Amino acid sequence: MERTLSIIKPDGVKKGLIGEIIKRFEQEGFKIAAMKMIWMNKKQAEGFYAVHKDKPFYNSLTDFMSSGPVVVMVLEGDNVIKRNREIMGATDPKKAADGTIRKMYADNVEQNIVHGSDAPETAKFEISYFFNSLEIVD
Ligand code: DAT
Ligand code: MG
Repeated sequence: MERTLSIIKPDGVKKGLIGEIIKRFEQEGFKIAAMKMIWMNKKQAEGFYAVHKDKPFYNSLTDFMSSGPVVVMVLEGDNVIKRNREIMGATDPKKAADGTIRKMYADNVEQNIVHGSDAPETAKFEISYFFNSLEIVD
């Protein structure tokens, strides 16, 4: 059983998509092992996306991620890291496959509705960034 970190980003929350996205995860058979709504400040968003600190979009990305509330979740299931990435679709919604969350709902490559961990090591770091072990249902 694998775990991944999912975030419904500020644009997803503002567009009223929390329910739609959670429903999609449940339909896919993912177990929600932890969930909360938070509003990150700039420093917290920078810490989360530290891996991208040298990218040209780092400043505007972290402005965006701290622009409103987000829903953070730990999803659990077989191969959930890869399966969640498939449901999300490509980073750029213009390149995302039909039926993916980003294709259906995202405005552009930066404001793309959802985050999902991309590998077991990043999932571990990202889950521990938001949740302690007592907050994750076993
Ligand atoms: P993903 O979220 O698909 O894992 P990533 O890790 O490469 O994509 O980038 C993290 C976020 O940074 C992404 O969700 C949106 C933003 N981003 C990525 N590439 C970008 C670009 N070329 N211009 C603006 N924002 C970008
Ligand atoms: Mg990524």
